[in-house]
Amino acid sequence: MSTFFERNREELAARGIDLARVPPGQYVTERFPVLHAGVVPDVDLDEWDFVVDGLVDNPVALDWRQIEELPSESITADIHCVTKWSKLDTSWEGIPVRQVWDMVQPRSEATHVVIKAYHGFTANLPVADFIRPGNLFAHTYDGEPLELDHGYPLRLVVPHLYFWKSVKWVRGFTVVDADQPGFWERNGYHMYGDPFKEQRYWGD
Ligand SMILES: Nc1nc2c(c(=O)[nH]1)N[C@H]1C(S)=C(S)[C@@H](COP(=O)(O)O)O[C@H]1N2
Ligand SMILES: [Mo]
Repeated sequence: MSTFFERNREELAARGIDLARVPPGQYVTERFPVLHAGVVPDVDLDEWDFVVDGLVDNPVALDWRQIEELPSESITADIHCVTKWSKLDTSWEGIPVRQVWDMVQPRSEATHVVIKAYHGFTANLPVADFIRPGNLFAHTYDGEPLELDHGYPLRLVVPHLYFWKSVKWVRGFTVVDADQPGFWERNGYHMYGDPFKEQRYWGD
């Protein structure tokens, strides 16, 4: 008898989907599961700000109005959660990470960033992975404002790494010169998290 994962791949192949898009150990779902530690924050856009600090020449604290005025871009991307679901062709709109990066004038020593969200949630990323073309601070999913569960009003979207790096309810980032584990990375998840290399947990 075939396994759930095998049947999932057979269904995808029957629909003409290139199986190379599905990382090892993943299955594709049409649903959009909700996953996070802790509780959904109480978001008040009047109090909300987006802070960039650390190794930058131009630290900023942008309010929601300033964020809304930045030019947006749309992307379509496959996303991969470490709990084994993947979702193909998700569509997002938001501010390119690269645009914010250039605005803050990072110093040459910068190697990593610590992404920050409500309730002290963090995630770490190498600079090159953070500023990749297509990465967004997204305010829109599938043509609608983000749902609170999925990170309203703003979330990071970094599709090429496991989705735990795509910090929901993002409030800014700190630019640093060494890799330091974020919330899930301190709790056993891989420091980098490439889904195609199955870098799920420490030691993978
Ligand atoms: N602020 C915050 N962002 C987070 C998390 C979290 O616990 N807190 N969990 C991550 C994990 S583990 C996953 S899989 C995705 C899930 O995003 P979704 O709920 O929109 O599917 O959010 C990521 N972003
Ligand atoms: Mo996750």
